[in-house]
Amino acid sequence: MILRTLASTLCTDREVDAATWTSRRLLLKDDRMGFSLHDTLIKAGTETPMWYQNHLEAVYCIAGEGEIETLDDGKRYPIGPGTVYALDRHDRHILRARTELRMVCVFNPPLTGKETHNASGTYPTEDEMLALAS
Ligand code: 9YT
Repeated sequence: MILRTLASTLCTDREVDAATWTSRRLLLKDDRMGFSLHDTLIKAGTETPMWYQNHLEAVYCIAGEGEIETLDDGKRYPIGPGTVYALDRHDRHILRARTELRMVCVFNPPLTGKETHNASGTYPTEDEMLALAS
């Protein structure tokens, strides 16, 4: 089995910083679980537009207060501890953090850990990353 602590990911390449969030990657593709698992902090007072066209993501809030807006219909939903959202339709969305949000995120297919958001807030597929690198 795999046993890993949050502390062991800090200040390593499993801790990824972006303008509005920091993601600590507890499980990635090379762990061969079929999904990746992240403990992510969304910075207070920020909004993050995202559109995971190549991945399904479920996000479980364990601390903080904010809201999510789905952009195709303009609906807004409060986010707080105990709320999960699942982007089962690759929904375009904006996540707004009123206070710092702590989120447990699961991605299918799993992230490799090398992805960065493009301008639409999308993570590329592994093939797209290989094409970009060549
Ligand atoms: C909630 C969310 O999607 N935040 C962006 C970062 C992403 N979850 C990640 O890579 O951990």
